[in-house]
Amino acid sequence: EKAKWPKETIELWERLSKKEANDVETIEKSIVHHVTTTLARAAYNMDNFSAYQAVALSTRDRLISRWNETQGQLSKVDPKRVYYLSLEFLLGRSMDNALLNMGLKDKYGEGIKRLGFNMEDVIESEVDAALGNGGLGRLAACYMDSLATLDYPAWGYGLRYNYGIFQQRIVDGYQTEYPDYWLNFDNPWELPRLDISIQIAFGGHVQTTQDEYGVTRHTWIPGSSVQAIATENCNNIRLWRSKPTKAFDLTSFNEGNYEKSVEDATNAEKITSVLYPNDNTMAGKELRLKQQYFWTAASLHDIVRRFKKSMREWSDFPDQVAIQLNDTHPTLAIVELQRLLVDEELLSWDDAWEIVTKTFAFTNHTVLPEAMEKWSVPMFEYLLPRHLQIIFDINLFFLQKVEKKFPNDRGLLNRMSIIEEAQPQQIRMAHLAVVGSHKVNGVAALHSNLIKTTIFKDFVDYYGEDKFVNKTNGITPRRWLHQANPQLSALITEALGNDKWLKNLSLLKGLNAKAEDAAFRKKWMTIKRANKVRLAQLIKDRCDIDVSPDALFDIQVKRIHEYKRQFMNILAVIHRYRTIKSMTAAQKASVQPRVVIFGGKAAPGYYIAKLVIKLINSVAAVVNQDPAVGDLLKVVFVPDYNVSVAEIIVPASDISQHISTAGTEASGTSNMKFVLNGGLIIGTLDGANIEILEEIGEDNIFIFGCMAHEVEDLRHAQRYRGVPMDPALQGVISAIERGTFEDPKIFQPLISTLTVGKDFYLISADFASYITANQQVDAAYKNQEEWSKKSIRCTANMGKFSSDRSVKEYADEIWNIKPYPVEDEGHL
Ligand code: GLS
Repeated sequence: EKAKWPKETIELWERLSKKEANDVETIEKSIVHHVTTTLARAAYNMDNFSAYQAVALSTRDRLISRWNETQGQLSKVDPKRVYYLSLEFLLGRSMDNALLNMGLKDKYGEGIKRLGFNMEDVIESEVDAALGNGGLGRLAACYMDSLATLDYPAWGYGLRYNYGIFQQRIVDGYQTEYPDYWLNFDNPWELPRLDISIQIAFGGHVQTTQDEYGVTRHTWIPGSSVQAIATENCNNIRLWRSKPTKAFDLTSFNEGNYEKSVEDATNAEKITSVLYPNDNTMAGKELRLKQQYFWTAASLHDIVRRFKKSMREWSDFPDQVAIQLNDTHPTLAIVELQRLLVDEELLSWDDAWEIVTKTFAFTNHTVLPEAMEKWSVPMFEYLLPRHLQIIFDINLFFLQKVEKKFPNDRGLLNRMSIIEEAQPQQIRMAHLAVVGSHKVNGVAALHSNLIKTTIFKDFVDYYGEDKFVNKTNGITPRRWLHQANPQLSALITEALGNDKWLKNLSLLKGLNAKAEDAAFRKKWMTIKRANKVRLAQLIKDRCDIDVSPDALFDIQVKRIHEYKRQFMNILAVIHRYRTIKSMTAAQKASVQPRVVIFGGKAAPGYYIAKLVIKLINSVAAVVNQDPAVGDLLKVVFVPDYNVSVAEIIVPASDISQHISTAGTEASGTSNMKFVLNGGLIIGTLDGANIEILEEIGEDNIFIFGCMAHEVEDLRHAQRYRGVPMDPALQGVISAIERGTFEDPKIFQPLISTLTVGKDFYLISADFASYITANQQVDAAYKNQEEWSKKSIRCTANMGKFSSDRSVKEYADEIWNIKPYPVEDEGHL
């Protein structure tokens, strides 16, 4: 097209699309421009939020022009791309991060100050994009950051929920949930792509015919459809939202049935209305299945459309496209691609299946049985009749091959089948994901080994070891150190002589030598204290509790789940409380003061987890008011834990707790965030704790509790040999039962999990060693010089846990893609 233009027109375009300069005055102009035009406001009726909107829009302009350039260059090369399918992207705020990544935070800060605002207040006005539950969704966000930083050609695909994870408020000690309508004031970080709209079909039936060559063809005749509309985000994430195919049904409308006519419209919009608030559990709801199909079908359609532009052969598809399945949620993409290739592109089953299995790879994020996705066959058939047939065929061909390799083993076939023979039959999504992928990975070394010996053991026997690999999780140091802990970041840059560590985290090793430098240690600890002061202020604002920044800050923030054992933590806090109460004044003088901080959401339907929150708040209410304890112990539950709260909490820890029953936490990623910020951790030999221990050394971490391979025997012993409860724990339970913290009846169901429930998570078995480990923490903290050395060594040896390392491993070993650096755009 461009070639047809006269020279002057081309020159005009080129001149006018030159990027704006980055001096403070140009920045100010662009902010004011957005205030007066896009927002239609005047200086005298502006508040922090409108200042935020204007700065965000101005920042976005710059992001978009860089992004356009990248896309333009990429589309010429048309390299193999990776598509990261994730039902959750827990992005948090964008502005601070975007400004830092463009190297413009200082200039914007100066500009906004001259315009009468304070950058920190403006940043605080942004609401979190909370389209995720916890670690799994935040991992997807960190991976998108690394993919962009490392210049990999990548797209993320997800859903644009109207309501993200609920807001948590604490009322009378109980969690209550409120809707998170995050789009209330428009989202400046997304661009609606109204031109990209795809019809997604549901229901109906399958028509079977013979074509002219006598080949049987299946055609899906859908019963209804909705539209998928794309929104794009400057991180290369495309999120789909559902819209009615037609606004309302004209026939019903003309018959005078207005309600019926809009009913379909609201049903269509429901699909992307809300994020399911479950972490590590399966919600077997029809709407959830609809979400999964809607999203995978729209995404695949988009991927195929982009592939088709290049006019290549179908057999080239796996050389152009890698699709990563983030957990089993997007597994239907496997079936949808097979359907497109066989039913619509008329490839043979085998050719199609070869393409499919070369394209997909699957990440498993948990071994917990309650999280394994299964869909009832009748419900599935009603929504997706053709897909069900395809799943049955995939299963048939697969089991035939298994039978050939291991003849006459019915038990094996039953165990490996994609269909579980229950009433009604169930589709096992994890089996489908394994069968349809060329690589399956776990998210930490222990977890990747565990999946090979437990849930996927038969599949390892059948496929061999090579298909099952490990990709230890990582976190982005740009957000989790540079942005969240700016002072520490600056000190590190000063100590190392440059900021290259931000993109090559192993360079932090250079800090090891600094641990011996007393002046450096002092600076390091001064920053830690400033971060604790910042958190103490947040605690004052949100909980109205005064805590001393000189106390040891002990933090456990993560989703509330029995396997994560917040219950064990609060039980140990009660033990500490009782111990202090029994002391003489002289003994109390040597107690290390501690502030125990909790945060995290419980799934709204998870009764026991919600009781744990109640217990924490009841204990806090008693302990914090007890003059016999004073500042020696404070207990805090920070409400509504989310990414932006984590950015305040993580840099402020002295110690944090990662204490899941061994073998239950696939990886954990907050453990990495805390240690990267110089916080020590107390933890079990579980998930990534083990690899953190290997990197930072046993002197810099507090490990306790049983090991994964001991769990089964311990459970068995408890159940059948009646092992008595740990005496210290027994004392704690008795105190609760005597009514030390509110009416004990409230907590009876919780206590029953230890007694009647036979303590599945082994709190009693680990309790003594947990108490000891906590005492070791107190003792170590007393020696602040030694503690500061440990803190520095923690940060220094965390290079491995950059998400850059993880993403590069995926790229090299699973996706087979290469980075395409785009020429310098002149911004940085
Ligand atoms: C999770 C695991 O529970 C975490 O251990 C893991 O770090 C995370 C990312 O791999 O995935 N699985 C899950 O369902 N929610 C998670 O956070």
